[in-house]
Amino acid sequence: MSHALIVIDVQNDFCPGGALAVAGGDEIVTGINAAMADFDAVILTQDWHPAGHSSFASNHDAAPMSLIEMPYGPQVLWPDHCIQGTQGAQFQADLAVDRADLIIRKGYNPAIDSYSAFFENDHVTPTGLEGYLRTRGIAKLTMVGLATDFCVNFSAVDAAKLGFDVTVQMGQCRAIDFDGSLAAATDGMIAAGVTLA
Ligand code: VGL
Ligand code: ZN
Repeated sequence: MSHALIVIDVQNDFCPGGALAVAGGDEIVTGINAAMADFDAVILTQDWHPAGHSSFASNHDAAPMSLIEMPYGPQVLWPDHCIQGTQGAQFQADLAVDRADLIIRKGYNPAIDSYSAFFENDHVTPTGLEGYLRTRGIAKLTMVGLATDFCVNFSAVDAAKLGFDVTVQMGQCRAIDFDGSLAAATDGMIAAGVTLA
C-alpha cells in the first residue's frame, strides 16, 4: 500500500506578505521539504482562481471575511488571492516543487470555490485526485500545508469520507483561525476519522 504526502496550497498569497497571509505560513516549508523523502509519492495542490472569482469579496461589493449564501451553501468572501498566473499564486520559493509527482490545481471554476483537493465546495464536482490516487494504488495519505482550518481540513475530511487512511501533521500546517474556524475544523476532522499528529 503506497503512502502519499499531500502538500496543500503552500503558495505566496498564503505566506506573510501575501494577499491572504496565514501567520507563520512560511515556517513550515523546511520541514515539509525534509518530510518528502519519507513518502512513495508527493502531490502538491495549488489554489488557482480566475480574476473576478465568485469567492472574492471584491466581486460582491462586500467586506473580506464576510459570509454569503451561494447556491451550494455558505461561502466566506476572501480578499482577491491566488489569481492564475500571478506571483501570489506561485509556490513559496523554497518549497521543493521538483520532488512533486503531481500538481493539482483547484478553484478554477469561476462560480464555485474549492477548498478541498478532492471536490469543489458543492461537494460533488470532483477534481480528479481520487482517481489518480486509486489508480496508483495509494491508500494512505499524510497532509500538511495551508490553511489548517480551510483547505487542509476540507481535503482531509473528504479523503477520510472516500475511505483513505488520513493523517494531518498539525505541526506542518498553519491556520487562518477566523471566528472559531480552527477549533471547528479540528473537531470535524476528528469526527471524520482523520488522525491528527
Ligand atoms: C484557502 C481560503 C481561500 C486555503 C484557499 O488554502 O486554505 N483558504 N482559498
Ligand atoms: Zn482560494
